[in-house]
Amino acid sequence: MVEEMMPEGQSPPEKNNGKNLTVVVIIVIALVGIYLLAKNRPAGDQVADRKISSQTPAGSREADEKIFNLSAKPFEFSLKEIRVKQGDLVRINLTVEQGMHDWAVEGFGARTKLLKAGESDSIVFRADKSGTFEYYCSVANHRQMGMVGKLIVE
Ligand SMILES: [Cu+2]
Repeated sequence: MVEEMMPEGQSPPEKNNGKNLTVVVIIVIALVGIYLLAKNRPAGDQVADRKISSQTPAGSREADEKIFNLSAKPFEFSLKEIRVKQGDLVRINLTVEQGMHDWAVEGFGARTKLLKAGESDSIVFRADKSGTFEYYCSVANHRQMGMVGKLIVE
């Protein structure tokens, strides 16, 4: 009697473990799938993305945020000109490819951290006055070396 009971008592947990493992595997596969889908989402201009996603309530701050992705290397920024509308919230995502750089703009007191190769920083400021303002790298003589660009606020 006892010997017969033992195997029956043991087998259900084993079957359960098998089922649990299957469930876990399915969940993992599903998660990986979701991750890959999200990753493969058309990379590209996030500026356009933001505009399209203005399903966000009108007047919300996100709706008028203009995003610019810049990379820096000796002695230039990947963007020479940034054009926005007066009142826009401007987001600067700076990544340094080579050397040590930052990004600063005259007139708005906006400046990223000083970054080394491989590092990035993101800052936001409101372009609350119109005009043309120079942005530049404030490291050593980089600005004089031509590490500059134009912020045009219309
Ligand atoms: Cu620099």
